[in-house]
Amino acid sequence: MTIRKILTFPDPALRNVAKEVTEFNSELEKLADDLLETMYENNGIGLAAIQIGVLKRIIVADVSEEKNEPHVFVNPKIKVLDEKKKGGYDEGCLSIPGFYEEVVRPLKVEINFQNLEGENKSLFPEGLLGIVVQHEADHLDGKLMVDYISSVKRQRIRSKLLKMKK
Ligand code: GNR
Ligand code: NI
Repeated sequence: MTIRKILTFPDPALRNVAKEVTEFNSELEKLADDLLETMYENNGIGLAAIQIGVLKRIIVADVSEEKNEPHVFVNPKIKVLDEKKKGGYDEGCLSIPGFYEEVVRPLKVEINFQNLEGENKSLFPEGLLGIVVQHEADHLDGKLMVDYISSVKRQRIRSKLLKMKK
């Protein structure tokens, strides 16, 4: 397993749209392992492959206290089951360090996905996991949580993070 470097906003690579996974092989398993290890190392509760510069539709998450419930979702598709509400959770993003904001999202969703064997699965994630899978699915389409806030705020975060990189 390898800890990978996480790209940070406003890196243009985070704006790509990731490609459907079609091959379920040991390379994909290795990628899932790296994603989980990189997520745990950075105290994250979710991570999308695009954040480590890999343009594949695969995300991981673990919202458990003990950090012993890893989820891997390949080719995830989110189906919205109710209207948008504030989830009551401040969202953070490992690609936007130091910034937290409550994002208005649907609370009830269904996620259809494939596992590492390529089998079709579905899940009705509750609470924080429902928020995280939506956050991660956004990443796969080049969308970031700063896109939900005002452009003035977004610019401020952008210049702050650019200064930090220097
Ligand atoms: O670690 C993370 N915490 C988090 C908290 C609330 C809502 C979403 C998240 S995801 C984030 C990790 C990350 O950036 N995933 O893309
Ligand atoms: Ni994120």
